[in-house]
Amino acid sequence: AIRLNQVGFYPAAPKVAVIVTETGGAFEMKEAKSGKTVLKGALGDARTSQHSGKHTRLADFSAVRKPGTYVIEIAGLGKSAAFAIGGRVHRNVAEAALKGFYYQRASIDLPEKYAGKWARPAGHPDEHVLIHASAVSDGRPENTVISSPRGWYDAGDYNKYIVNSGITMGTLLSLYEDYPLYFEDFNTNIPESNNGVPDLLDEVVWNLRWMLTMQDPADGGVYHKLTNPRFDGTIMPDAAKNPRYVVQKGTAATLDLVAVMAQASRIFKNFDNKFPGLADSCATAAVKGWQWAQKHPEVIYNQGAMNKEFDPDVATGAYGDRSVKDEWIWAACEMYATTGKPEYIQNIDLELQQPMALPTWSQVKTLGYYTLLRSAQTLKLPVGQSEALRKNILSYAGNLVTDLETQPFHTVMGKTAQDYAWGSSSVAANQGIALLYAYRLSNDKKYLHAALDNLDYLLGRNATGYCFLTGFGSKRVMHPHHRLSMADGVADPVPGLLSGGPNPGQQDKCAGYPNKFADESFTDSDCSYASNEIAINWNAPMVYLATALEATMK
Ligand code: 9MR
Repeated sequence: AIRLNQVGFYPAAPKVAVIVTETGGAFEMKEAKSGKTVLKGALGDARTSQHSGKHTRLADFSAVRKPGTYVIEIAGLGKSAAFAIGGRVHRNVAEAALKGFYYQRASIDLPEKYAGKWARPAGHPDEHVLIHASAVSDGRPENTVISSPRGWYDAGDYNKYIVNSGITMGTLLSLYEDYPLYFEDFNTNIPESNNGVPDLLDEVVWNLRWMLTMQDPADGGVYHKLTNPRFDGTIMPDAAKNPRYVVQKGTAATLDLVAVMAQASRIFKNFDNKFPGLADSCATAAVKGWQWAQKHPEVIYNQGAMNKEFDPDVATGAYGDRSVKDEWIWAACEMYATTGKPEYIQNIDLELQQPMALPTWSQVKTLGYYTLLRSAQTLKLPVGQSEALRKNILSYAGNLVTDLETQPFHTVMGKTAQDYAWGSSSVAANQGIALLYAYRLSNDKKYLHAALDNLDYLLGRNATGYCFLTGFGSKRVMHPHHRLSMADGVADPVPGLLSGGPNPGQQDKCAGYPNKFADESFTDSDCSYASNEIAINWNAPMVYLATALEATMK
């Protein structure tokens, strides 16, 4: 019944536990070891979950600032697991979530030195990938063999999808651009650690080099994905031998790649001595992709239609985005920020008068806004435009924090039913990021604290009671839908991966969901790909949120 961030709290920050209870009462906070009481308090007024109708009350222990290990105790309800108060209390969370990407690497051995008990041989070398019938071009007829190694596995499956890589990379690169200094002593113990490049960027390069191979050199178009026709079984990567294809080029994939390459080229320009030529290759890829997209402004990837026309059938993740307006906005903003040429955004409606949209794989325009704001000074953005961007983000964040005081878990996450979509954990994390932008734009701490509330949500203060990051918490996710974790024979799942979280769609029809309530529609079962899978586009905002809060709270 006692729900709280199971990792810990910053000394100076607000600190609450949420008690799921029908009755009021008192709580005590005690030192975990000595049992000495450090605080006694009354539970707050009842709040109601709009999803389940259940009641909750807050135990506010913000007054305790002394670093240490504590428990919360409530007569009749028992006591919480021990949690910490301390500086840098989420440092391990931030590092682990970034390290999660290393474990997702395709085409490379993960030796014990870096991977510990999750060591494994390389899988999916992807050096003999076939051009699918849907993707032929002048220079590359059907079944041409291309090489497209590296990259990260998307999720619990072993395919590599450009659209989802796009938002993932954009989020990680933005984290670097927003907090460059923070990464100086960040060490995730990957093979490239200590090479003079921040680990975050080393990790990003693994996927960046793969993405570069997904562009058809003949015309600049980008293949939607590199995939098996069918998902691999529950096997380790090195046992997977099915043929791999690149399929149909599309506008969403191409513009997502343009955005990532443009952003990467401006970042890696400063690391030219470490990665000779990489920034240039990225810049060239971005321009070629942009030109392709201008000729093909709206080629939509429609897997159903494609399967009717071409063999073999492809049944893996579709990432079938039906609108590419937002991809145009994002790519245009990144091209503008990198080149300084306003013509990139001149003919694009940035939609700044519309409400901001939280980033998802199919809605990426806000990544462009974040970049414009970050680059406002260098670009000498017209005052009207910066003001419109600022207003757009601040009014979104302002709406988010309205009524926070009555929310059952004291989080903006879950305020609307739509928050509990497939991958709801990434909604919480992306809201946190938006709130952090609002905080930096306004210096208003209510946004910073609401961002922290969403981290608390992800680490345990939620209706399920689970800490959603593998390897952390007292109530842990142990059985994610993740082929690596399921097939490796190791009891603990691969650490640092964010479980998708509650999803009332329950599309997997797994046994084990406790009920149909949106905020509780979660089951820690490996059959639950709809609530308990992991995915790179969910991990990236987790890395951002945890790292940015570490950088801010210190
Ligand atoms: O994250 C995706 C979610 O928004 C969609 O509703 C869902 C169904 O199409 O697919 C999710 O993405 C999955 C992808 O298609 C394949 N790899 C695993 C992804 C996470 O479940």
